[in-house]
Amino acid sequence: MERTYVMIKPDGVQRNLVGEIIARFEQKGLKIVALKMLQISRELAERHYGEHKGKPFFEPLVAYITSGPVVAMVLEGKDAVRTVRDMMGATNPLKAAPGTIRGTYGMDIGRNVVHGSDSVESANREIGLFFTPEEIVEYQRAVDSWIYE
Ligand code: IDP
Ligand code: MG
Repeated sequence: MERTYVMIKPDGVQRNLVGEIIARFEQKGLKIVALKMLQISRELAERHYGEHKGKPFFEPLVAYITSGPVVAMVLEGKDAVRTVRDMMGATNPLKAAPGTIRGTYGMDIGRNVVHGSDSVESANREIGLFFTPEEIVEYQRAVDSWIYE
């Protein structure tokens, strides 16, 4: 099973979308193996978004992601990285397909509600930035045999 790092961004928290977004992932069949709320520091924001340093949107992006609490989680499942990216939709919510999270809840690329790792390598890096190994819980769900063949 694959793991991915998912984060409800400050706008998602402020707009009371935490439950709605987590429910989508749960209902899909993804397993929550870590979950917490935190306020991101500037240092953590710069590390998380290191690949975008120097781009014109970097400073606004850091300001956005540190502007209020976020809800961070690790989701586990078959092809979890791609599955979450597909459920989120395109980076720009106006281009995101209707029915995706960004397509349903967003209007602006700088307020796109949710983050999901873009590769297994990114997922491992991001999970390590936000969670200690002890915060990730391994457990069985009775429903798993009804979700996976
Ligand atoms: P992703 O979140 O879909 O992986 P990235 O290209 O990795 O998209 O960009 C990271 C985040 O930076 C985006 O989710 C969005 O919040 C913000 N961002 C990306 N491009 C722009 C832009 O052109 N203007 C403003 N914000 C942007
Ligand atoms: Mg990205």
